[in-house]
Amino acid sequence: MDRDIATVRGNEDRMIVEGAPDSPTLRYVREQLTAEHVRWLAGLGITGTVFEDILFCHGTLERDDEYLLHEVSEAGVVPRSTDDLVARLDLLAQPVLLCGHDQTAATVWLPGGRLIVNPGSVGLPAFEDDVPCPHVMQAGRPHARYSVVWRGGAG
Ligand SMILES: [Mn+2]
Repeated sequence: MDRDIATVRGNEDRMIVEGAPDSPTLRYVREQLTAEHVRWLAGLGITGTVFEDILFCHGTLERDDEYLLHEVSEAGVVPRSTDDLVARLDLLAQPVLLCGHDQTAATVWLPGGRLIVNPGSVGLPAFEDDVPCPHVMQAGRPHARYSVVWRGGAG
């Protein structure tokens, strides 16, 4: 908040703002937050941009509780197809998209040159979820993940 770092609202942030029923996680987080923190969370958008050409979201551009890079069904979790990603992102002006929510680090280059980066999770390397159906996501290692994205150039 103090540094005014570009930030988007995640699904857990929304649940805090909307007063979702307590879970052990939400109870712990709510105990750490002041009313000012909650007002700040309430003002966050579902997407944001930095440097004009980098778009970011928590889940997908439309939903904070959907994975962009994975599809979840009763059959399991599979990587979203390149065709599906291209169709979803075709009209975006920004060549770089950052996403999260599934907590698994990934870098995906789409035909045409668009880059999608999921930086992974600092503190949640594995979890179970019931949305849209019961499944497990695992980074495979307990270490904190983050990404550094920079522009290439001559020299
Ligand atoms: Mn999330």
